[in-house]
Amino acid sequence: MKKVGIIMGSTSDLPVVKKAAEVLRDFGIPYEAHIYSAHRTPDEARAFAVNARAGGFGVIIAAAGMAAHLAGAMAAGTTLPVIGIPIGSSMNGLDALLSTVQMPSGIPVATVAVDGAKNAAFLAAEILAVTDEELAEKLAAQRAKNAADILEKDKNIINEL
Ligand code: RP5
Repeated sequence: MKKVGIIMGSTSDLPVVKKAAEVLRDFGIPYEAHIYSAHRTPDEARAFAVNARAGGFGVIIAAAGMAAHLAGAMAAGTTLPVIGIPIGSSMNGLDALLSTVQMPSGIPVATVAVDGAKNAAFLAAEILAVTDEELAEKLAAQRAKNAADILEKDKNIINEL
């Protein structure tokens, strides 16, 4: 299976990013993680993006806050799908959300919600599942379990009110 690259701008992003790694582990998806900043280590960030496809990656998840240019910088260096996680480290994450999502035509970043690390991982899994039937089945089973859990809670909700 192709790997997922998880790139974060700073160690201060770790508490959010860990949730993405957790989901990938649950699905048995291999991943590699790095701290590369679009501003503090631009050469390393660029080199990762440019070499990612040849290095066996299928998707890149990039998390950054504030002037969050990391996902865009990744997207500029590769035609692999890039998923951006805007980190809510200032302005409730609105600064990072806009910096991540407002990409020019031709260089897309699939942007999830502020601190939406779990959905970044689910989306990465869905992208890999396009060509991986076993992973697609795991995703379907996870959705069925979600639904069953909610319906179980529904039976008892009246007792909580
Ligand atoms: C961004 O700036 C990082 O992704 C982080 O979310 C934010 C603050 O970084 P630190 O100053 O905490 O390292 O580049």
